[in-house]
Amino acid sequence: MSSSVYLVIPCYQESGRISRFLGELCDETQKLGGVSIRVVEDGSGDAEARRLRDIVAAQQNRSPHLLPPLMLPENLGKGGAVYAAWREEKNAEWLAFVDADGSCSALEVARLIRIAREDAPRSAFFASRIKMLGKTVERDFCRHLLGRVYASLVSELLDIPVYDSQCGLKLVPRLCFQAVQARLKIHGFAFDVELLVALLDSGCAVHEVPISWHEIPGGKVHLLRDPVRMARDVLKIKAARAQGGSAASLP
Ligand SMILES: Nc1nc2c(ncn2[C@@H]2O[C@H](COP(=O)(O)OP(=O)(O)OP(=O)(O)O)[C@@H](O)[C@H]2O)c(=O)[nH]1
Ligand SMILES: [Mg+2]
Repeated sequence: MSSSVYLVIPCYQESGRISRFLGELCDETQKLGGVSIRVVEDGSGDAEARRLRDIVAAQQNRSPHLLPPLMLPENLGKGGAVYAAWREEKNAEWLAFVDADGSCSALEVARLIRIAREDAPRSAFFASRIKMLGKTVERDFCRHLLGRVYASLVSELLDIPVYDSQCGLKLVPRLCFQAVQARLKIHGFAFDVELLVALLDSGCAVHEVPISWHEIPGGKVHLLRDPVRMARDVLKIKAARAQGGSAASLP
């Protein structure tokens, strides 16, 4: 019997991009079995929320493992949306999220789930955009460059040998998340860095798995504003950690 996965898709104004990916993701995960999917609408406004609700309702007719969407009244940020859904799940062995745009394909999501399931749910699995033989990583040069600078900053400042903390596909054992969730304060785009630090400090191993990745136009990370905020968040994480950051230990 495969371990169960609760897969969240955080959405901020994604009705234009999610349809095709949601259909493919539902089909691939239905083949796997044991996966439930929750779309989280993160306070994008009434008209956008209606459009997303309609897209999910139409897909639910074909995909019983697609749960009703979680509709957040206010924008919490990507991390806030992921955590809002993860916190309500009390059964699945794995908590996961994937970006709504399909830059990590449904096939890659299914592959990462299969890899994680070979393990008992004790380690986390983070997808990683490593340009290497056998993988295709297609990304705008500026975004790639900024991503590499940010990843190097994270790695140096926090002394963690991570290659890509920001890839939008991750699986975490539910019990490991619950052990650290009280420590998690960052809800913006740097939330995955804080999650990584909290998991490692609590003794949960984190494996990076190279995936193929194709940039989808319409990304909302602002190339000037967001990296500055994200760098500030890394400094906050470092400071909290230096003050003891109360690393919870694993159950
Ligand atoms: N919940 C929530 N999700 C957000 C917010 N902003 C972005 N996202 C989600 O975060 C995911 C990634 O956002 P993108 O806009 O694809 O980011 P990007 O600019 O393409 O950055 P990369 O994909 O890393 O190159 C998507 O699923 C978005 O809907 C937000 O304020 N709240
Ligand atoms: Mg994207």
